[in-house]
Amino acid sequence: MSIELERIREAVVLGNRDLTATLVRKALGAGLPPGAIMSEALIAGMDVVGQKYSTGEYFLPEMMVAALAMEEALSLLRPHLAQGNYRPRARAIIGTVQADIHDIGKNIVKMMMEGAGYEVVDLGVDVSPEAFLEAVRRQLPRFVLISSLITLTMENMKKTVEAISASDLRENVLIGVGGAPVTKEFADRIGADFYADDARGCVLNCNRLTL
Ligand code: B12
Repeated sequence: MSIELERIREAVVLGNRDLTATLVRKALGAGLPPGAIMSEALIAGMDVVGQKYSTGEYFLPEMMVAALAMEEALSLLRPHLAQGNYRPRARAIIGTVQADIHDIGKNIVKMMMEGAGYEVVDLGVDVSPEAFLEAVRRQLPRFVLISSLITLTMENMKKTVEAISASDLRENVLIGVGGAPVTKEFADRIGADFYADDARGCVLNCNRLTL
């Protein structure tokens, strides 16, 4: 990893928002690829934060400041990832499941999807199965993308798939699920159409399914 990316990763781990933003601006100015900044510095930094939280070295406040640094960096990367030539390939709706407020991964998936030419309607976080279903009815998307970061809230992912499957709208949509604790095996078990372990995988699945 280049020294620039390593510094950004460390700034995220320390939750130093100003330093993270300054370093990301510098890296973009120096022509580093936004995708590398995202995966090798920012996402890698959040992984370290997660490990530190798991081992008891970090607590909630440290996790929160790291998330804020990450969000600031994402706002700088956004215009570089979403290109302007826009005739949407298809529409997607995206949201984090009910009782879960983690949205960094969801926001990255949204950005990468937009960068790949999809129109994405963001339902936000803590989205109930009923709200997902209502959005399917109103927005008539091709893809429904559901994110869950907490093992317990994966149950709400299942309920969301069930709610859509019990409606007359199931055959119109393809449901993709993801988030750190989600697996392909879980996705198959709840009847989702695809699973990906990162944002690029989500885009590749959507591309494959819109062919
Ligand atoms: C940052 C963070 C927070 C921030 C969230 C800020 C925000 N705006 O999102 C704050 C501090 C608020 C927070 C709160 C909590 N957190 Co938290 N948090 C994290 C942390 C450190 C990083 C998560 C993250 O952003 N990762 C980076 C992103 C880029 O990764 P990602 O979300 O997995 O997304 C990628 C892929 O999974 C995929 N993807 C994601 N969504 C989707 C959707 C689709 C359709 C597809 C295809 C792909 C896909 O693509 C993304 C990009 O590549 C994780 C630890 C970890 N390493 O996961 C803990 C973690 C998720 N949190 C955890 C917990 C327990 C909590 C709390 C309950 C703590 C508490 N006691 O209050 C609360 C949650 C309250 C609630 N009701 O939601 C646990 C969950 C344990 C579990 N498995 O059940 C973790 C794993 C920490 C731990 N090691 O214990 N948290």
